[in-house]
Amino acid sequence: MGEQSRSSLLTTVLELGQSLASEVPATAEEIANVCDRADEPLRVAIAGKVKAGKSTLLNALVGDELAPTDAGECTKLVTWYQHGLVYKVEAKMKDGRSEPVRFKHDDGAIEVDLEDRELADIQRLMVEWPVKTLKEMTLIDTPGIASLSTEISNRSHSFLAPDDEKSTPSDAVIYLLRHLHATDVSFLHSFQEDEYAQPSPINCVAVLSRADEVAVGRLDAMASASKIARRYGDDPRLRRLVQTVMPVAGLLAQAGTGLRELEYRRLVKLAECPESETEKLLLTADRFTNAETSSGIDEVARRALLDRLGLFGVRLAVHSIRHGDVESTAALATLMRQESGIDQLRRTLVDVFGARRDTLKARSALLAIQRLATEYGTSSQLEGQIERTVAGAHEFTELRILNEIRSGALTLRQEDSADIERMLGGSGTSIGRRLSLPEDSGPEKQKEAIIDAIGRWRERAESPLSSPSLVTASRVAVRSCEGMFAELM
Ligand SMILES: Nc1nc2c(ncn2[C@@H]2O[C@H](COP(=O)(O)OP(=O)(O)OP(=O)(O)O)[C@@H](O)[C@H]2O)c(=O)[nH]1
Ligand SMILES: [Mg+2]
Repeated sequence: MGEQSRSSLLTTVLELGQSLASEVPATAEEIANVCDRADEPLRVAIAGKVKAGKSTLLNALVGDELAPTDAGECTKLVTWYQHGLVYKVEAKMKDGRSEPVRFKHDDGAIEVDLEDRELADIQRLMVEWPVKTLKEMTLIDTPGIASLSTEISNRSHSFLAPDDEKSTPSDAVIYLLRHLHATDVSFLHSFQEDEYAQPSPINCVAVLSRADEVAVGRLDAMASASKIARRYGDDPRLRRLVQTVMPVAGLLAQAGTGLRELEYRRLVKLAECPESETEKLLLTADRFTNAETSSGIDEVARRALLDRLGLFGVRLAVHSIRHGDVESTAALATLMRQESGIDQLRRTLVDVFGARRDTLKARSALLAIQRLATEYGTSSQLEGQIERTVAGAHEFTELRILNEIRSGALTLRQEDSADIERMLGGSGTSIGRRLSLPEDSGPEKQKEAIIDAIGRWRERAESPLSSPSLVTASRVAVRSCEGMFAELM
């Protein structure tokens, strides 16, 4: 991320770091590290149970098939995918060494050759790939939790809920769940202990994964999945743990991104068959691959379609082609991506966590700077500036209140809490998001809405009828509004 996109708080914090480095040269190297980390893209880890669809979702977010799915030993390792100028794979060994790893990327995912290395000796794999999407965020694939092999799930666990400060590597977590199982919830609990560095409702989203399989792949599968996701999102157990729950069909998104001309032509052939025939053919996956058809598409080709698109994907494609909704490979690819929910997920990650990331990075940078200042000593003037930034940064207060509302430490009525969470930047920190304004609202409209909101929150902050929690939260909301107003002046 470039300097321009840094929040003003992060800029202030890094400037404090620079001042410290020039006052106390012995801190310069560590300050440089702090600054480097602050400029890295958002780090997003993808976690969840075995076969929840983690690697498929990662590929869909990248827009290229990189992570191996199904078989292969690499699904058992934590793997980082980050932007780089060249194609490169490295193994970070547990003993601290980094070793280059041989790999192939022909048709399908990256195939690495670990040679005679033991999985148990590898801490993680680092993949660098020159693809634009990874500039926005580094993605981290983790092995399935609650797997048969406790060793693998321990590896994910120790990655996501690390014991020591140094190994809290992700800024945000996407947690995949297929059903609301008790183990999902206890897993989420276990890694959200630390307020800032680790996953919390502020930086964790849940994905109802393999959403196309809901309703056994019927054409309304995604609509059903949306309903279920909304219901999960309202479940108090989950609300305390994640920001939101979104339905995503990773397989459909991945197929949409790399849809081939040949696949489209085969789907057209299927759509040209009599409707009664395709209806029967598409009843189950078994029938689709084995039953007779007049389309001329053989069993091998049908199985390949099924593997790439899933039954829902094939149904959606045949239906849309037949009804003239799409007339080209590109149009079908777009439709598949739209239906998959991947774009909404990406937007949420960027909107919610992109902005939040700066606050999180600012806080950890500030803590590091504070520690160095205490350790090496500094001028009282700089010390004062650091302290004022720690105490005065409204962004930190917002984050704390959001966390307290989500975790139940502040108890609000549901209608108040949704309103306050949004105002404090819970669904994105732009003025439009905080005030639920249409995207194209100009500054005058925004000012009007802010003045209105200030009045509303002040009233709640001062009303003798408000609960202490509401008073606290409303005061913070008033300050958020004042900050927005100042931004517009
Ligand atoms: N229908 C459908 N199938 C999916 C979807 N996502 C993944 N799958 C299938 O589910 C299986 C597991 O997918 P992976 O992406 O390997 O799942 P994973 O969570 O990475 O699995 P592990 O790393 O082994 O725990 C594969 O056969 C995928 O094709 C989806 O959105 N829809
Ligand atoms: Mg996997």
